[in-house]
Amino acid sequence: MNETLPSSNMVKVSPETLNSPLSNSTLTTLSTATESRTISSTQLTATKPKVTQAPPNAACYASQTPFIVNLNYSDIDFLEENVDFIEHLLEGGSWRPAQAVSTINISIIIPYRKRESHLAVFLLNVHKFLQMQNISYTIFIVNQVDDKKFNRAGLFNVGFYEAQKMNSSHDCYFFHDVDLIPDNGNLTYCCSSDAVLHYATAIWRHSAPGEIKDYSMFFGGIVAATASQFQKANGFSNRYWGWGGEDDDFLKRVRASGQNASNIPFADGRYVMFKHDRDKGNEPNGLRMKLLGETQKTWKSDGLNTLNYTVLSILKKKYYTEIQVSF
Ligand SMILES: [Mn+2]
Repeated sequence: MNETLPSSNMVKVSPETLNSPLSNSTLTTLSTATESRTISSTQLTATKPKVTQAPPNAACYASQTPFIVNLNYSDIDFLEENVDFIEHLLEGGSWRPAQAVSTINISIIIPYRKRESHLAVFLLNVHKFLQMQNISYTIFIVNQVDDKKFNRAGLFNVGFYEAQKMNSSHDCYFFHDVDLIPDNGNLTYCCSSDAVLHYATAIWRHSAPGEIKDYSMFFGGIVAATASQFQKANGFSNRYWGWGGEDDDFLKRVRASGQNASNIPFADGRYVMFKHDRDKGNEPNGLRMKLLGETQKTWKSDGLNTLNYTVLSILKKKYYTEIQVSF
C-alpha cells in the first residue's frame, strides 16, 4: 500500500544539508543493499571501482529556475482540470518548446506496474520540470501487464526499442523510476557523449524530509544514455526477474563495452523518493548474485539483441504514451 500523500504542497530540504559534496565517490559492482540503503562513502573499500563525479558538460546545467516539488496530487483526472501546462502537451505526453535551447529530444522511459498514485505525482512534477528546461521530450510508461515477476530491466529495453521506433530522432534516453521526483530546478536533463550518467545521487524520502541519503555508489533509480551508448552496452539484461541486481548489471555492461559511467554531483542530483511496501510480484531476486557473477561473459548475448516480448497495445494518452507489454 502506498503512503498517504501530505496535505502540504511544499516539502523543502534545507541547502545546509547539501553542502558537502563527496570528493571520493565510488560505485559498487555488487550490491547487497536493500531498498533502505544507507551505506556512507566511508564504508566503501578501495577495491571498488572509482567513478568520476563531474558535471557531464555545461549544456546540462543551463536551467536557473527555482523548482518547487509538489507532492499534492494523487489523481490523474484531477491534473487535467487543474494544471494548465498539461494543456500544451502533444498527444502521447510529448512536448516541444516554442523556442528550443537545443536540438536535444529526450525519451523518459518508466518501467511500471500498478503505481497509480506515484504516477500522478510523477507526471505533475516531471512535465513541469522538463518544460522549464525548454527541451523536447516524451514520457513513455512501459506497463508490464502479465503475471510474471516484475522485470524492470526488460521493461527498459522494451521502452527503448519501442520509443526508437516511434521517434527515431530521440537521441537521449532516461531510464527512470516512477517513484523518484526531481527536487532541483538547476538540474537539467541531458545525455553526455563522454559517459552514461547516473542522476539520482542524493535522495530524501517523502516520509523523512531533511534526511538525504547518498546513492552515488549505486547505478540505479535513474540513468541517462544516448541511443548509441545504450546499444553499445547491449541495453539491460533481460534475466533479472524481481527486485535487485539489474542496475549493478547495467553498470558492468557499460564498463565491459568500454564506456564510462559518471555521477551527477551529490549536490545536484536531488530527488524525493516515495516510500512504499514491496510490490506484489517484485520480490527480491534470489538469483541476482549468481547472475551478476556471469555478466562479464553473458552481456553480449543477453540484452537488446535477445529481447522477447509482446506489445498488447500502445496508448497515446494525454500525459504519456503507454506501452502495454507481456514477456
Ligand atoms: Mn522504489
